[in-house]
This record gives sequence, structure tokens and C-alpha cells, in this order.
Amino acid sequence: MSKKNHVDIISEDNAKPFQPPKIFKEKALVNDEKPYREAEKDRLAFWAKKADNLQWSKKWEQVLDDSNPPYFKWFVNGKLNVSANCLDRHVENGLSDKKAILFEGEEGDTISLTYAKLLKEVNKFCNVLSDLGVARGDAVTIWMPMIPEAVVAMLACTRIGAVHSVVFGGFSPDALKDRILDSRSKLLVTADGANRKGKVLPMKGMAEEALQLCPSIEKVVIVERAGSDYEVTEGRDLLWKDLMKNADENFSPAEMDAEDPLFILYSSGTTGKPKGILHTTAGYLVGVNTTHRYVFDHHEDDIYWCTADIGWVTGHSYIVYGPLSNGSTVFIYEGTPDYPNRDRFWELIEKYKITVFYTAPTAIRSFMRWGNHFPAGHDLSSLRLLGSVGEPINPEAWLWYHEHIGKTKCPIVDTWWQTETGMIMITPLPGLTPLKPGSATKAFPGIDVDVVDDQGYSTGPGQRGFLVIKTPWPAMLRTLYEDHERYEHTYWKQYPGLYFTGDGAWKDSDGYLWIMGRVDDVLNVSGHRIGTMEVESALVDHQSVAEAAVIGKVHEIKGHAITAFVTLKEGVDGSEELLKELKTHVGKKIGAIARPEEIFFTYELPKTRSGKIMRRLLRDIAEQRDLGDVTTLMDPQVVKAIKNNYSDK
Ligand code: 7RM
Repeated sequence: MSKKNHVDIISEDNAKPFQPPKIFKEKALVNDEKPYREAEKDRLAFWAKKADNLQWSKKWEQVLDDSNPPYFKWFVNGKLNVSANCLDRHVENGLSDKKAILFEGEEGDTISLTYAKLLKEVNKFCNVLSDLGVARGDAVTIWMPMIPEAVVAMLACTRIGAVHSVVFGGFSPDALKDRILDSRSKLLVTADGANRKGKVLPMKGMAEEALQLCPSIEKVVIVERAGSDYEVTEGRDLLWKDLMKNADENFSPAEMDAEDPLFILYSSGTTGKPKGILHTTAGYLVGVNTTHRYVFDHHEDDIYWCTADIGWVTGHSYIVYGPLSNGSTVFIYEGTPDYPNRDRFWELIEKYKITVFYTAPTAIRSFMRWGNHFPAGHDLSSLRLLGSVGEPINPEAWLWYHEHIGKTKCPIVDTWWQTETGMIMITPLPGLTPLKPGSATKAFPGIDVDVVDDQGYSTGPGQRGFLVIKTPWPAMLRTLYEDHERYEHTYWKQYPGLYFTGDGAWKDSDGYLWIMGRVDDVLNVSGHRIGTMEVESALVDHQSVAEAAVIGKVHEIKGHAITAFVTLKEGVDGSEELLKELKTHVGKKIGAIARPEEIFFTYELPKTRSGKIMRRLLRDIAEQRDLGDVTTLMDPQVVKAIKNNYSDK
């Protein structure tokens, strides 16, 4: 690889890493290198041992069948049921009265469900589903707000052996329609409406738009949550509360094969059609159970809060299956962090004495922007561990999170993974790994990741390349639903024998991994490769900047010209002087080569509903192309505003 690909313009952070606090380390599940050593010695034996933490009705015969790549089987011929692992065995082990779910609604209403009660609810819903004709192998679409019934519905599917497809509640009816059609679901579970910042989103009314075009749906089950009016189609639409009233509280879990499909989760790819990512039963559960336990250092008395929506993989793996299979107490909040006030999350952490808090960098940057007085007004001393997921976290946001939320006593686990990986893949272990802000650190024990150049050769320290996974892992996707060709093409064709993540990364001289974001976010400016993230990080480092998105605008000579969209902190005005100052600032932080050609101030950045900045749209704006489909955007108005602002220049 040529010299120009060397990370000569990123100054490797030489500041001393943050060591795990002594008292954290003493009580941590992992505080020495043993799991890494064990897994290095024999990766499959490591996973086999982790599989023993689950309850099997029949033990598997082979850990991994890799005879037909890229189609892999884990825990071959093992039999188990996911809901039995998340519920029954805890009840049998004396945890009946332990809280499984603590829920708070937007308006402050609360629900708490013990493991015994959750099991009963799940059993009742299994009987409901079964009476409605849902059987093993059938697909069920779940389109719901963040309420406990969503978890009940998911677990009931797994108990029957039905395959759930949870669609994020904020998606449009059109997106819902595509996903129902693709999965050919027989049944939809939804709600009358969702509470959203004091207003009601009429979900059932919106679902109706989709249902008109979805002939496969035979029944619709409606949870009455928000008191929203809706039309009823006799014979098809049924109320959750009516169905549950007399349902039997017993239902024996179906004995599922290790490789039976567990769920489909749609994820956007590079084309317009979403990819139906398929996960199966045993490997997925072993993966999320193990990572939840070690990464979040699961302790019996934890009150664990992952702020993701259940409609994303983070919600599946680290609200539902990981924590519940470990018998944890999971807190679920219905609403957003800024309603009724911008301290809502901190109020909840104080009230529920949350111990482990897992959120996304985009949220952290909003908190920073809103101001320190919001968290400062609450007692956050129950927190012992923080997590981050979804994007690279810029060191500035990391340090803020560490100081203002963790009060410098909580390790931060920056966890890299994907819908496809099912489980956390790159992460610190909080009682062991010294932390470098901005680095997701190292592969989890039993996971083989590497950074390779465009020929597929492992890169040296400081050399940029592509993040790949070298050997199969238990929670890996098995295929794309009914599209094996796209599965092979998207993940396995780039580098034969390696799983291609689509992310750029580099290793530092300590072997720490630094994720640079999607490779399509890597710019080439006059022959230098520059991650949009690096420039964004430099911008956000400036005291006036709240958030920044950087794109490469096609440039005749340089290849890419760096264009930045910047949101300023509350109360700061975007002047010409500031514009110049920011360019100089980036020049100082990274080098002249990274100095943005153009900077635009905007009141918000366009983001997907899961909070990822949509750089593609910004590129289209900068290159004055038509903006295609913007329905997956959190706030389509933002794009209009940026576009108008852009053409004023
Ligand atoms: C869990 C999730 C996956 C993509 C992935 C990355 C980015 C996620 C991190 C991260 C840097 C992280 N699933 N990503 N976590 N980048 N550091 N800790 O987000 O399928 O929705 O997205 O997200 O680009 O490929 S996902």
C-alpha cells in the first residue's frame, strides 16, 4: 500500500488511556485476560462453553458447520426455545418476583412486570396467536410504540416458533407495506396510536394505508395505547385487551432447532430495497447472551437502560434477548429525551436508579448542545457503566459523556457492531480494557476482526483499510431473506473468505481499532484518504459547534472537495468570521489538506430515524441532484431548509 494511505494526518492520540476505576475492576465479571486467552487457544471451545449458559432441550452435536460457506450453521442439531431461556428458566431458578421490565410512559404512567408476570403475559399472547392461526414458521409483523406489549409480542413469537419482523414505529406506512409484503406476514400487531412529544401519532390509521395493499395479512391485533380514533374492519381487526382477557396462562414453548429462523429485521442497503436480515435461534442467543453479560458486566441488581427503539437491532439484542436471557431488569421508556423537558433522561436515571446506560453518539451530542445544567440538576450517582453504539463517537463527545454523565467514575463501552452481526463485535471489557476516547478498542473474545487493504492483506499500524471479519461468529446473519445472491454479493464477494463490513478502520500501535465510518464516507482529497469522521471530529472540537456532517463533493481536480454542514451551539450565530475560524480550526487539527472548502450553517442535520446522519442526502444537495426517497428521514423538513439555504449561496 502506498505511503499516501498511511494515517500520517491523524495524530494518534497519545494521551494516557483511561484505566478501569479500581472499585469497578474489583467487582467486574472480567478483570483479567482469561477470556481472550481461552478464545485464542480454541475459539470454538470458547463458544461451546458459552452455549452451556443456555438451557437446551437437546444438546447440540457440533459447534460450527462451515462446510458450505458463506452459509454457516452453529450448534448443529441443538434444540431450545428462546422465550424459555428468557423467562421460564429464571422463574424456575427463583427469580419469579424479580422485575423483568420497568416501564415509564411519556406522561409518567408506569408499568412493572416481574419475570413470572411477563411469562404469563407471553403465554397468554401465545394462545391468542395460536387461536388466530399463527403457527411455527409463520411471519408476524410488529409495528408498535415502545411499550411492554411490543416485548410480549416478540417473545410470544419466539415461543410459538413464529418469525417476527419488527418494523420501527417511526417508519412510514409505505415502508411498513414493503416490509409486510416482503415477509408475507399473516398477522400485524400494532397500536391505536403512539404518544410523541405530547401529541398522538395515529398508528392504526397509518397502518391502514399499508394494509390496503397487503393481502397476506389476515388479522390485525391492536393495543389501545394512546386513545386515538381509528376505523375497525370487522373480522380482521381485534383488540389486544379483548383477546388477552380470557386467554390461558399456560403455553408450552415449541422445541426449536438451533438453525430455525428467529427473526427478520429490515435494514437499508445501498439500493432502494431494504435488506431482510435473517437471524436464527441458537447462535444468535448465545452471542447476545454472552456479550450482554460481559460487555455490560451484568450484575444481579442492575437496572439496565438501553435507549434504542425496539425496531432496531440494538433494541432486539440489548433490550430484549441479551438482558432478558441474563435475567436482568430492563428499563423501557416510551418517549424522547427532550419532552417535556431536556432533562427527561436524567430525571429517569435518578428516579429508577439506572446503573447501566447505553445510548448513541448522536444523542450524546444533542445533550452536549443543550447544556451541562440539564444533567447537573439530577443525581446520577447510581450509574456505574455507560455505553455507546451506532456511529463512531468523537473524542469530544466521549469526554463529555465521561465527565458530565459518568462523573469520571464510569467506564464507557464503545461497542461496534451491525444489524448483520447480531451481537457486539468490537468493544472494551469495562473491568479490564484501558479506554482511548474514540476507539471501540478490540474484538470481543472469540471474534476475529482485521483491517485489510484493497488486496485483502492485513494492514500495519496506522494504515487505513477496510474492516473485515475473518471467521464465522455465532450471531451472524445467515442470509438475506429470500435473496441469497444479494447476501453473497454484499458481504462475501469483496474479499473471498472474509466478511466485508462496509466500514473503514485502522489499527494503532497498541492494536486498538479506530472505526472511520462507512467506506462510502471516506474521501479522497488530492490523493489523500480522509474520513468524513475525522473532519467532523475536528469541527465538533470547536467550542461553537454542536454537530457537523462532512461530505466529499465531487471535484474535478482534487477528486473530492470537503464540504461541511454545521449546527451551532444554542445561542451562537453563524457569521463569516466564524466560518473562517472553523476552516482554520480544522486546518490546525488535521492539516491543510483537510480544510473544508465550503461550510454551511444549518439548524439541524438530516438523520435517519435511528440517528445516523444521512450524508448521501447532503451530497445530493451539494451536487445539486434530485433528492430521491427521503421517507426514512427523522424530519424531512430539515432537508428542505438545508436545500434552500444552500441555493441562497
Ligand atoms: C448496532 C448498529 C451498523 C453501522 C456500522 C458502523 C456504525 C455502529 C459503531 C459504529 C463506529 C461504533 N447497527 N457503527 N456502532 N461505528 N463505532 N461503536 O448500529 O446496522 O444500524 O449500523 O453503524 O458504520 O457498520 S446498524
